[in-house]
Amino acid sequence: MNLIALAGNQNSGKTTLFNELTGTNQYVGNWPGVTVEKKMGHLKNDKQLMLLDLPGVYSLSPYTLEERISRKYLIEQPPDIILNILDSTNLERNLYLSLQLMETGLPIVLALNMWDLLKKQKRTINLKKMEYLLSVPVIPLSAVKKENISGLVTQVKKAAQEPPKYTYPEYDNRLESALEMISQQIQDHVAPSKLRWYAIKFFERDEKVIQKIKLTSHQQQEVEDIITTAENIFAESSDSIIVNARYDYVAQIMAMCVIDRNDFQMSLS
Ligand code: GDP
Ligand code: K
Ligand code: MG
Repeated sequence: MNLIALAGNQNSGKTTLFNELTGTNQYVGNWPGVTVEKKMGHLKNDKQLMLLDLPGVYSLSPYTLEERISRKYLIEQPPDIILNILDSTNLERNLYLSLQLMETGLPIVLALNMWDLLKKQKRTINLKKMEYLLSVPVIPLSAVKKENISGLVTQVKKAAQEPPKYTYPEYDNRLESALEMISQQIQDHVAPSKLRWYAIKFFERDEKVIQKIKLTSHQQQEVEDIITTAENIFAESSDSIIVNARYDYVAQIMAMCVIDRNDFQMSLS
């Protein structure tokens, strides 16, 4: 059996898609120790694919209960695939979460929902380019209009059989070298597949991670020196460095892949 975690921002259409994919095959429980609803269900006509609905979040920081549930699950009980649903009409904000999901290193499929609304707005997204830039499958659909659900299911099944591999989104060179140096300090404490995630979390001085991964005091000092050096170079706090790096990356994707009516008119004139 393959486990697929459905992740996305609030109002991206997660519930609509989950209901469409699972139909009546749903089981509702709670996440351990909290009263946040945990929904699971297998795909209609396919008991081999189990879908888990993660709480709607904008980020994987440790600040809200929903964020903590989502990231703890993705890191400690990783699913086979993340099915990331995005609102295509709010791509910038939604991609910010996608990048963080990709930082976990787990195989991921991007479902660009609300495609009907995007068309109505006379905008479009260059899917081929987006797939190329992110090196992950990107599927347009409309959950509420039931458009291209089958295309998505096909892609998810394909991904379950052969998990798509990708290279991490690469951020600013100076940030990348800091992350590389942190990775060297922490590599004996975390699994190789999670090195990227933990390097970024240490760089952000993420309290949950600092508590969980017990570095030696020498390593702690080395990591702190790396972070401080980066903060001096960028003249920013380390968490802002990461936030800005993600937004810069999203801005590049937006500039290269999103086409609206004004662009068409300009290219015609
Ligand atoms: P969630 O917060 O991510 O679970 O989102 P919901 O599934 O509750 O959907 C939020 C709103 O968007 C609801 O009013 C849905 O009917 C609507 N919605 C979901 N998918 C689509 C879609 O593909 N197209 C359009 N036009 N609306 C959608
Ligand atoms: K909602
Ligand atoms: Mg919902």
